[in-house]
Amino acid sequence: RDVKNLPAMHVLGISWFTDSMKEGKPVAVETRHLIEVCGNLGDLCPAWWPERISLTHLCDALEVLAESYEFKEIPGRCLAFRRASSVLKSLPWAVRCLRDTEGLPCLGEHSKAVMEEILQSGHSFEVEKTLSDEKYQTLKLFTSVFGVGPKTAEKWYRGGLRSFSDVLAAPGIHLNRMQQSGFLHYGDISRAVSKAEARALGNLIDEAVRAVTPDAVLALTGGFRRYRGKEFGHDVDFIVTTREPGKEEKLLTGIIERLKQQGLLLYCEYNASTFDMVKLPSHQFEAMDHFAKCFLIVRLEGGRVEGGLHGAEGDGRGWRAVRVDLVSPPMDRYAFALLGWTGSRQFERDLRRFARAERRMLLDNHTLYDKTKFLAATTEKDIFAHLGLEYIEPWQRNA
Ligand code: DCT
Ligand code: MG
Repeated sequence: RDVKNLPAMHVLGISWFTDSMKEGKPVAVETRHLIEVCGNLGDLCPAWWPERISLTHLCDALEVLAESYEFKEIPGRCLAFRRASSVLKSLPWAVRCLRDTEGLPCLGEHSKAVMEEILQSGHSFEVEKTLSDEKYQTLKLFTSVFGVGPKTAEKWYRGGLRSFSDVLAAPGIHLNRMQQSGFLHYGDISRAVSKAEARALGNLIDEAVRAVTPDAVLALTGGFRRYRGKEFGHDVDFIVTTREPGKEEKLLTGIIERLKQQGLLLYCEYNASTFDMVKLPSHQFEAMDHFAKCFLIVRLEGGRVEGGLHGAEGDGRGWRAVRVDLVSPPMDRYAFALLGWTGSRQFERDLRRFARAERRMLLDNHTLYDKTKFLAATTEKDIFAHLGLEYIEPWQRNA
C-alpha cells in the first residue's frame, strides 16, 4: 500500500520478497530487516500474516497487562487495557497494522504502543517481562483458586509463599471454607466447562427447580448465554425465580436442599437477599447486586453429559466438579438481573456508563432509574428501548 513512499532501495527489497513469496520460494530474510524496510509485515503479504498475529494474540497480550495492573491495584490502568482488549475483540476485521485501528475508541497510547510492537516484531517486551515476573506468576497461580482474591494472594506472596504446597504447609495460614473447597476441587474447577456440560447442568438444575415449584422460571445466563460457537466457560450461571411474589428466596433454598439430598452439592455459599427497593437507586457503580444468590460446586456425572465429560479422558472417576452460580431476583426485577448477569463485565460497565453519561439514567442489576422515577421492564428489549438503544443479542455482547 505504501510502497510509493519508501526509498527506491527498499522498494526493490519488497518486490524481490513478494515475488519470491508468490513463486513459493522459501525466503530467508531476517524479520528485523523486513520490518525496517516495510514497517509492517502484514502489508507485505496479507495472506500469510493473520496466522501469525491474530486478534486473540493482541487481546491476550493486553489482558496480561490488565491483570498485572489489577494485581498491582492500579484500577485505572487495568481498565484501560481491558477496554482496549474489548474493543479489539469486537472488531469484525483483522488488525495487521496500527492503521487498521485508526478512529477506534478506547485505545490509549500505552495499548497502541504494545500493539505496534507486537504487530511489528511478534512480541511485546513489557508483556514478556510481565509473564516471566515471579510475582505476577505467583499471584496468577494463587488467584486461580476459588475463593482467593488479589488481596489474599498478595498477602501470601509477601509471606514468602510461592506455590500451593507452600500455602498448604504454612503454619499460620487459615483457609476459609471456600478456599478449602477451591484447593480440594482445583483440578476440576480450573478445567474449562463445555457447552454440553453446561446443558447437562441446566437439566439438573431444572429438575431441582421443578421439584420445588412447577411454575418457576429458570434461565441460563453469564457466558453460556452469550456463546454461539465452541466457547468454553469457567462456571455456569443461572437465574431462577417464580411468579409468586416473595417466594423466590424460598425457591433458591429449596433447590439447594434438593441438590444436597441428591448428594450433588460439593460446596455451597448462600447469600440471603438484602434487596430493598426503598434503598434504590444506588449510586455505587460496581456494587454486587442484592438478590439472594448462591455460589456452588456441583458434582456432575459424566453419564448426564452428551458426548461425555470434557477433558476427563482416563481419570476414571466418571464425574467432575463444576462451579455454578444461581441468582434469584423477584420476578419484576428479572429483566434487569438477566441483562446484568448475561455480561460480559465490560459490556455491562459500558452500558451503565452510557446510561449515566448519555441519558442521565442509573442502570444496575435491579433497576433503571430516570431522574425521578423507576422505569419498568419485563424483557431486556424494554431496557434497551428505555435507553434509546437498538436491541443487541447476547452473542453480540462478548466484548
Ligand atoms: N456479574 C454481576 N455481578 C456479580 C458477578 C457477575 O453482575 N457479582 C455479571 C457480570 C458477568 C456475569 O454476571 C457472569 O459472570 P462470570 O460468570 O464471572 O463471567 P462469564 O461472563 O459468565 O464468563 P466465565 O464464567 O466463562 O468466566
Ligand atoms: Mg460465568
